[in-house]
Amino acid sequence: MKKMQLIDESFLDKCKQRFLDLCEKKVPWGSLTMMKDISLSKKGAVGEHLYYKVQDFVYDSVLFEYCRHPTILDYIECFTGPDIMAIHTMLINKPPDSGSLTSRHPLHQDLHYFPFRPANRIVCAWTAMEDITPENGCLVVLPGSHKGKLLQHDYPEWENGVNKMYHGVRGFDDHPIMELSMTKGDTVFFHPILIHGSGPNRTQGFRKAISCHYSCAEMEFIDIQGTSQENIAKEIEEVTKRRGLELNFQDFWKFRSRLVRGQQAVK
Ligand SMILES: O=C(O)CCC(=O)C(=O)O
Repeated sequence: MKKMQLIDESFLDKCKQRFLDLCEKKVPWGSLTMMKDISLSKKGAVGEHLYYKVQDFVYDSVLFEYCRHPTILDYIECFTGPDIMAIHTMLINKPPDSGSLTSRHPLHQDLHYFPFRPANRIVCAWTAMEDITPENGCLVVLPGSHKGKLLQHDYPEWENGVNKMYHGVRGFDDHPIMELSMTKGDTVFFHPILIHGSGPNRTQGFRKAISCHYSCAEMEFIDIQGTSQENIAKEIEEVTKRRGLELNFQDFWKFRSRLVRGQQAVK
């Protein structure tokens, strides 16, 4: 499903300015996570040319307004029901690719990252913050793949390396894909089993999008031991530990979620 110009351009410009202020450290990062592109980092890039993502903005006064946007939530509610948690928040900046193709995002299913269910009551909203085309790295999706199962994900074997946490599925290189060209403000909503990714940014400009994954507030956390999700759980637990937090995979997600509509589930 794609909704044309769902989000007002002036709001997206405010989000962009917030991202630029974060890149330039004009505002404190607090609990936000700023992620660097590996090849641009090696080339000494700084600011907007270096950071490809800010995550975990449920306590950022500017960016969190995206998660609470009433029009977005009206659509989200169709999937989650009335009690809604914002779970995973990202503003994804794709700086011009350095030639190493690390600005690609491998094909993956978002459920790989989530230790909660049911999958049918998790949904992503992803909004183009500028015009997005195949040239600057639009989303690509495998139509119908949301009806499949959660697959094994691993780091792709890319010649010039791959950004942190960019796990991907294998064996879909010859599968028909759909490129989602979008204009500023357009929003797509998609299922966490949908196989998707994005291409490199071959232009000299940036490609920004803002997204939030939502879940019904009464989601159930699951034990992922013995499943294909063990690798991502281990990696996330190691990264959190390096930051001085002793959180398991499930608590990591509880920690970064926030109620956006309705009532918090009491368990
Ligand atoms: O914005 C992109 O390029 C892809 C984002 C994405 O698929 C994700 O972070 O799960």
